[in-house]
Amino acid sequence: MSSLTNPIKNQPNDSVFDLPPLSMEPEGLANDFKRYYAHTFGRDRDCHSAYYPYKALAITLRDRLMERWKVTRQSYDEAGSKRAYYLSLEFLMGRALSNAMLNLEVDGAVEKGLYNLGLELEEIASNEPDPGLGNGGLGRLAACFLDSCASLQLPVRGYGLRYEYGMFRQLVENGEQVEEPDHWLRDGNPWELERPEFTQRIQFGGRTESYTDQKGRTIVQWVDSHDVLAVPYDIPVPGYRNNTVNTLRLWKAAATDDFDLDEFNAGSYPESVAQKNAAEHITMVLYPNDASENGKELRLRQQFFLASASIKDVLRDWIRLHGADFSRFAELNCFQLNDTHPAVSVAELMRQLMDEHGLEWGEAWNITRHTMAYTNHTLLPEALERWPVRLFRQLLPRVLEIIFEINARFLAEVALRWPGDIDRQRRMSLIEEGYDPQVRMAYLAIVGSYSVNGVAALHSELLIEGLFRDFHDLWPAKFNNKTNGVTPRRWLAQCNPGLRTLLDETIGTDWVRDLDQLARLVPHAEDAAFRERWHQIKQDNKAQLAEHVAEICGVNFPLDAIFDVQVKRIHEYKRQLLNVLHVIHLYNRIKRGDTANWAPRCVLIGGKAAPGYVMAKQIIRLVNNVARVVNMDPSTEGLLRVAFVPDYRVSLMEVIAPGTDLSEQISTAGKEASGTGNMKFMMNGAITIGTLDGANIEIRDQVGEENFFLFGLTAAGVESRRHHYDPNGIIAGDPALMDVMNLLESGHFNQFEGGVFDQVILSVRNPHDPWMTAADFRGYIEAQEQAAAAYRDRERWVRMSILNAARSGHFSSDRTIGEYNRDIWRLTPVAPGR
Ligand code: 26W
Repeated sequence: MSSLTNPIKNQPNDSVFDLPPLSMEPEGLANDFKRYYAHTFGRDRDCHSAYYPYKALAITLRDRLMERWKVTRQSYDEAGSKRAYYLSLEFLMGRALSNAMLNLEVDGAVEKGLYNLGLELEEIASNEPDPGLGNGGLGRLAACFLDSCASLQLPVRGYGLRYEYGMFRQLVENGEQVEEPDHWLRDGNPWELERPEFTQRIQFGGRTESYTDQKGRTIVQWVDSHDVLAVPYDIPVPGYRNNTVNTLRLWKAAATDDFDLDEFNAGSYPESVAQKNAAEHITMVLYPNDASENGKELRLRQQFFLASASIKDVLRDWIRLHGADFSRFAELNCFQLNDTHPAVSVAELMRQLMDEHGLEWGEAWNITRHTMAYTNHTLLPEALERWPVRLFRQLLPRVLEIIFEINARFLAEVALRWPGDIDRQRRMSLIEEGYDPQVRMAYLAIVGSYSVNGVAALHSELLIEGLFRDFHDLWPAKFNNKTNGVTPRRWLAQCNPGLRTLLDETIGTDWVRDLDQLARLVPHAEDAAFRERWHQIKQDNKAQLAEHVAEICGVNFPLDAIFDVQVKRIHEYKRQLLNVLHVIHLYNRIKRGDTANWAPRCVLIGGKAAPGYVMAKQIIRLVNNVARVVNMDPSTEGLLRVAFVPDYRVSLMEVIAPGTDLSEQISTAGKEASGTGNMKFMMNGAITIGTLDGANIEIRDQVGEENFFLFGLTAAGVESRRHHYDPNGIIAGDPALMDVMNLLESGHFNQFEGGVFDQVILSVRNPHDPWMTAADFRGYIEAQEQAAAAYRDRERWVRMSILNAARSGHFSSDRTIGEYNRDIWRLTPVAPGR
């Protein structure tokens, strides 16, 4: 291996680490900034790139994190207490700079120091690229969780992949989504620290060999494999003003030096370099599919690469601290699997414990089933991962043997519990038999874990009644719920400085750590002066959002209108289409002159479609075409505006959430596992219009039914309605819906593009429409009318807005992580010493 892993002969003594603490004052910060800008990056007054000020500032702050990072690591080692590892193929961290400043409590000092240099902080911060290493909710949840773990001083490390290309950038051309690669690392990433000394070697392919050793034990070896190196890059995760800095460790794939000596020696230099390329492809790109698995070999490689490297890293650390005795390993370690994407970890931990550390099956299995915990994030059948057995055999032959063995022992247990129930054995098998047998990853995760949770009360309930029913019958105690949450640091303190100031003045500053404190706002909802300030802040935030929309979409949003927003991945179950039907209905009313007591409305929709998801792409096109027709029609002036905001991402949500009045959470009941955007909006004083789905139910419970616009079928209602669903009857019986369909079907929104919306339109009329858009149309329109009426009564609306924020404490990810820790991880907080 490279010289980097050799012991250093000329080892510095400890005084090299003996550094005075860095200044947290404006002048000291500004001096460091100047030094990095001029000396490290060599910029002078001829440099007009806005990127270097950002980079100099990032390094100035990174230095301050570095000190605390080291102390945190040492404190965890010294405490010797239990640790948890959050394994996820996605971490949607968003920008790091403002978060670091807030958490280090230097936001004010930095702003002042830069101001003295004639620089504006906000402008500099806007040059940070948004690391988009995730698709949507699941990836952003992982980031909120890391923030809460650090803020609660829990020894938790995130493990993920360092994709060279993150989530694609979305452009809209002629109303259509166009994808552009996101080479976010092009200009370097000042927040990462390469750790080549912790490189791991990961095996792929080859075959297995077994022999019996002197003690009569069967030893299995995985041989002739094609190995790839995993090089870790560490990202600091600062806690909120507590000196804790945790780690997110992201693996990059690199070729081994001996990747193909044979070919090299045979003189096929180019071929052998091409092999090197193949190795490095593993972490080249994030798969942009949200909720639909597509069975690609490279994706399975990514999953195993993450699992194998992370487990090796944890075992290496264990041996460093405890030696090769694994008897206390399960007591002191826990892996949380973020959906089934890293579920191959169950078999890989078994493999490493047995084949690399000499444990027996029984010991290894005991460790595995007491250290793994699995979170499910979706009920949609198309999102459930299954991998062809043949792919496993080819790529991970030894891992497949272990999966077969786990399955054989598991099915024996099932047979013991339900003798003769062959059908149950077939249903519960980790292998789905058939022409092309498949490994069921969710079942592997359940069998190998001591905890299985859903992400909202309804979702966890539906899991045990449906998908995981047989497993719940077998092990009821394994199953639990952990309703999602979002971090109040990024999603309130950071993104809404206006509201932060008002909260600090009204209830003190503790709410940032303890979001339940927001409940102390409740009495202030009755104070007219307080309401006026609240309203003013919302209007300022709306002005900022409107400025962005004008700049990006060329659409003007008047500030007296309801800002009605739906931003999330585009998916049929999320029903952006229902939103569009409502917009067309409003347009019809305007054309009809039915505008008495009208509340002006600005509808904003944003989100990415998976590149291969044709229907989602058509929905984007429909939104854009409807927006064009509505906005161009002079009769809508002052009454209705519609915009599609391209490239929805974390940094955009930081502008959108504070400026939103009405939060659209309108999925078909039973389909949205939780939702987390709904929580961000609520925290920022938006009112939800939504179905009884996911966490909406708990949001409504917290805020009270009078402060929530509810509509639609229940999850049970959806299922029973399926058998006699007649959308054409519904359309015929509802003149408003009929008018909407007529306008759509007349080609009004695709004058020069005949037929482009046929599929979308037909889906509404389809008796087998799984999302039952027509069924909920009437209820939705009525709930929207209630929202409009409430908005026209300003005092009433502002009171509702305050109460929504006041009751959002439950949706802090600190509460969620507190529950994960209490029920699953059982870690002791560690405050960094010295
Ligand atoms: C294999 C392809 C694939 C990719 C991503 C399948 C499934 C996914 C995720 C499960 C999709 C996802 O992000 N799910 C969302 O997770 C959030 C966090 O728990 C929930 O709030 C959302 O309701 C859920 O859709």
